[in-house]
Order: sequence, then C-alpha cells, then structure tokens
Amino acid sequence: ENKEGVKRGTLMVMEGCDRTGKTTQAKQLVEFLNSAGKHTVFMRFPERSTHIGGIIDKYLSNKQELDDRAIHLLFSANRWELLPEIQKVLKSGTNIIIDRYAYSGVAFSAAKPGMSLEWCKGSDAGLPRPDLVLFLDLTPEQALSRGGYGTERYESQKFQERVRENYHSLKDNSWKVIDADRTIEKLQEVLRTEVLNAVNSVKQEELPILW
Ligand code: FDM
Repeated sequence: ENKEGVKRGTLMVMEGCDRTGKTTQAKQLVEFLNSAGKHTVFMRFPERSTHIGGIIDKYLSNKQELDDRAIHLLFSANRWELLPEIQKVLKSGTNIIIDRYAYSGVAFSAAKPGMSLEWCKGSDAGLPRPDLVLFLDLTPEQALSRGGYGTERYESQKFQERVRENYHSLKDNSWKVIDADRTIEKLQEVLRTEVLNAVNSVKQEELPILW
C-alpha cells in the first residue's frame, strides 16, 4: 500500500507471435477483470497515436524505410514516452493489460540480420518489469493455418520463426507460456485464472525493472 492506502495496480503483458489471438484475448481479459470489480485498462505497443507512433505506423505499413537500429530505438522510445502514464495508472490502483511490450521489441528487432539480443535489450533496460507475462505460443505452422499473415512488415513465416526463438530466450520467472492452440473460449478461461491470480497476489510496492 502507498501513502494513501491504495494497493498499486498489477502490470500484465500479453506477448506472442502474430496470429496467436493476443489482442482479442487481452480485450476480453480487461472486460472480465472490470466485471469482477478489479479496475483494469487496456494499453498496447506500439501506441500508434503519438508522434513517434505515427512514424512506427508508417514503417510497419511499408510507407517509410528506416535503418534497423533507428526503428528499434523508436519502438523503445514509444514505451518510454508512455511510462509516466503507466506509472500514474498503477499508482492509482488500476491494473493494466498491455498488448505487446519490450519483449516484442527485442524479439522482432533481433530477428533481423546483424542485430544481437544484447544490443536490442539495451534501450528498454530500466522499464518496469511486468508482474505477469502471458506468452501465447503457437508453432509457425499452427499460426499459418489460421488464415495466413497480413501485409505489414514482419508478417512472413521465416521471420516469425526467428521471432519465436528469440521470445523463448527472453523468458524469465514472470512468464507463463500458454499453448494458444485452443478455442477462443478455452484460452480465455485459462488466461482468466492467471490474471486473477496475479491481481490477487501483488504485494511489492515498487515494480522491479528490466532486464
Ligand atoms: N513490434 C512491436 C516491434 O517490432 N517492436 C516493438 O517494440 C513492438 C511493440 O510491430 F509485427 C512489431 C510486432 C508487430 C508489429 O503489430 C505491431 P501489432 O499487430 O500492432 O501488434
């Protein structure tokens, strides 16, 4: 509890390769927690509505080219620019579920030639470490069978395979690896148990930091 006697909110993150159902599941979890009386908001990265987010959006939709390091740093900067907001929300006792976070940042950038995991981690070092990371896992074949990838940058099978390997090397003890090869309803049921558990067991006042 803080000075005002408010327990801080829980920081939860959804991660996974494309087509694993992250966004659908995250939004349903937010509704579920709110209906259970646990005030929760949805956030996402990249947050395309800011100035930096606008550049990221152009890059992802192939309207603009950028050096691999420059775009990596912009994805990080997009998290740092929203950190004050995240801190404010958590401090007020509200939980956050974020669709993608720094793990996406590293897993995607480090899947490019000549980009190392260590270099990529640098620019997110110091951000709050989530209480819970729900990693929705699908093999690239399972993901592909869900109707193919879209047309944004990174949406190809070869790239997604490298991303998935990178994700697995970023796991720490806040991660739950969840088999996403189930119906939307079944998967939601599994995830609800995890988020309730996380919200009910938050104790420390201060969140630890990455990495
Ligand atoms: N992505 C996302 C990154 O490369 N770095 C990041 O830091 C983040 C947050 O952007 F291909 C990639 C992952 C994905 C794309 O897709 C954003 P969605 O569909 O908006 O999540």
